[in-house]
Amino acid sequence: MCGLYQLYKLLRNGADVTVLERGDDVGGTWYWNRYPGCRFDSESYTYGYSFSKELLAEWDWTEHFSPQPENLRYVNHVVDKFELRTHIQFGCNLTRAVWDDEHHIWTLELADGRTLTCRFLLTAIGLLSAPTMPRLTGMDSFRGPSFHTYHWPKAPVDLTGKRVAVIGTGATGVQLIGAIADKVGQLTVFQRRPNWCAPLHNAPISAAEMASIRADYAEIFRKCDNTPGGFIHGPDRRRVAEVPREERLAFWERLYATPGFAIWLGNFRDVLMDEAANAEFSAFVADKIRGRVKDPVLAEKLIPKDHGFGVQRVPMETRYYEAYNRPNVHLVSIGETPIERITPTGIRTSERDYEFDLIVYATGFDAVTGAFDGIDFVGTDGQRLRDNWRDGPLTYLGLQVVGFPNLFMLAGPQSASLSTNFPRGIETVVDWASGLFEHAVERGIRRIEPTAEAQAEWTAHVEELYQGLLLRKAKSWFTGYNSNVEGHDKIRYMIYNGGAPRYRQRLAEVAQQGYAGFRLG
Ligand code: NA7
Repeated sequence: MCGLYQLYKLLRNGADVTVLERGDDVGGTWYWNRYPGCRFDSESYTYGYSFSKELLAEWDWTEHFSPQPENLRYVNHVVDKFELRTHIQFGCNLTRAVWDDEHHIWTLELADGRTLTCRFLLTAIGLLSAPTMPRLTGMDSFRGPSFHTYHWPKAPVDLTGKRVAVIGTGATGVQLIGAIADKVGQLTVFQRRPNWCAPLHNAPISAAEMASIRADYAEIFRKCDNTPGGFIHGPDRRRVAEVPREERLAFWERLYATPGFAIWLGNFRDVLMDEAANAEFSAFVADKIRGRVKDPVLAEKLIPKDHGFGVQRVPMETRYYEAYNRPNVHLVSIGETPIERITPTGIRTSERDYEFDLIVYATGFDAVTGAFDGIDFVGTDGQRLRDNWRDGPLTYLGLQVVGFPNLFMLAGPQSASLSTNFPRGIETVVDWASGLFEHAVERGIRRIEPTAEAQAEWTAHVEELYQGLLLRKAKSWFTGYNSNVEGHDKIRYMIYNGGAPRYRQRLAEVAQQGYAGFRLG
C-alpha cells in the first residue's frame, strides 16, 4: 500500500524510480496473508487510497470490512489503473544495502546475486512482514502440512473433516478461528494468553449504501484526518468517572454493538490511560464474554487476567466466542498444560498427545523492526542499522536515521503510520517525503541526513508519549515484545503515540522551517 503510492507520486514528479518487491506479485500484506477470515478491521471505505477522485468514484467495496481476496483485487486494480506494474521488479529479495559516502549512492545487493545502485533508498517493507515461529522442539518432524498464517498456501487448503491445531490467539488467530470453526472436523486452539476481543459486526454494503458512502467521501476522510488513529472513531473526551453509571453502561452497550474499532478508539479517553477506568471497562467486556461462552470454566480461560482491555491490539472477531460453544472446538491453555514438543503426528503437552492433520502457527511477527533487521543496512563508517537499533529504534520523525543518509523509511518505527489506519498514515508520509524530494531535486541536494540532536529529541519524545498510556506495560508488539526473538523481551519504543494530527502538524512545521533537523547537502 505504501510503496505503490510512493511509486505513483514519484512517477508523476518525473523521477527515475524502480520498486523492488520480494513477492511475485503486488499486494504486500494482502498478497501474503491468505488465511480464511483475513479481512480489514478498518472500515473498507476508510482504508482505500484517498488521492484519486476517479479511483474513489469507480471502486465499489462490497463489505464494510472487506476480505483479503477483495483487498488484493483492489491493489491490483490500482496498479493497473495507474500503470505501475512495469516499474516493479518482482522476486527481488534485498539482503544488503551499503552507503558510499564519497559518491552519495546506495549499493543494493539482492539474494539472486544482482547489484543495483540508487541515490535515494526508500523503504516500504511493512510493519508486520517478518513472521515469527515459536521455538518448539520437533517442529520439522510433523508429517502433515504446517505453516505460519502469513504463509497460508495460495492453493486452496481443504479443511473439511480435518483435525486442525491453531497456535496463537492474536488478531490473526481470532479471525482464523472464527472463520474455520464450522468448516473443520476438529479444531484445537492453543492459547498462551487470552486477548480482549470485540465484535467486528461486518455486513455487506448494498449499492445504495455504496452510493451514499461515495457521496460522503470528503467528509469521511476529513473525519479520519481529525482523529488520533486516522479512523472514523475518535475518543470521547469525557472521563469514565464523570459519567453517571447508568449512562456509561448504556454508552458501552452502544459501543459493543457498533461495528469496528469504536469500542477501542471511540471510548472514554481515560480507558486507555487510567488503571481504574480501564478496570471498570474491562469488567464490562469480561461479562460480555461470560454471556457468550456457555461453559463458565472455559469463559474464565478466555478472559485476560494479566492486562486490561485495549492495552494490546484489540482483535476484532466474528463468532469467535461462539466457536467455543461448538462440540468440535477445544481450548488448550498453554499456561496450564505447556506444549512440550511437536511430534510427527501432532502436539504433545504436559498433559497428553494430540493428533492433527494440520498445524497453523498464528504466532505473530517480529514487528516493525523485523523487516529492517532482515536487511544488512551498512551506513557511514561501516556502522550497521541492526547494531544501532539493538536496544530499540532511534529515528528522526520515524523517517530517517543518523549515519544512514538518503535512506527514508516511509513506514518506519516511531512514525505515526504504525499507530494509525495505515493508508491514512502513509498518505501523509508519502506526500511529505515527495515534497522533500522535490525540494532536494530543485536545489541539487545529493545527501540528506538528520542531525544527532534532532534524532535524540524525537526518540526521547516517542518514549515520553508511552508514559501516559497503559499500553507501556503490555507485552505486545506495541512495546516490541516477542518471546520468539532473542533479545526482544524488554520494552522498545516502536510506535509514535501522539496521534496522526499532531504528527502531521510536526511534519508541516519541519518543512516550513526549511526541513529543520535534517542536514541537506
Ligand atoms: P500477535 O498479535 O502478536 O499474536 C500472536 C499470538 O501468538 C499471541 O496470541 C501470542 O501469545 C501467540 N504466541 C506467540 N508466540 C507463541 C509461542 N511461542 N507459543 C504459544 N503462543 C505464542 O500477532 P497476530 O498475527 O495475531 O497479529 C499481528 C497484527 O496483525 C495485529 O496487531 C494486526 O494489526 C494485524 P501471547 O499473547 O504473546 O501470549
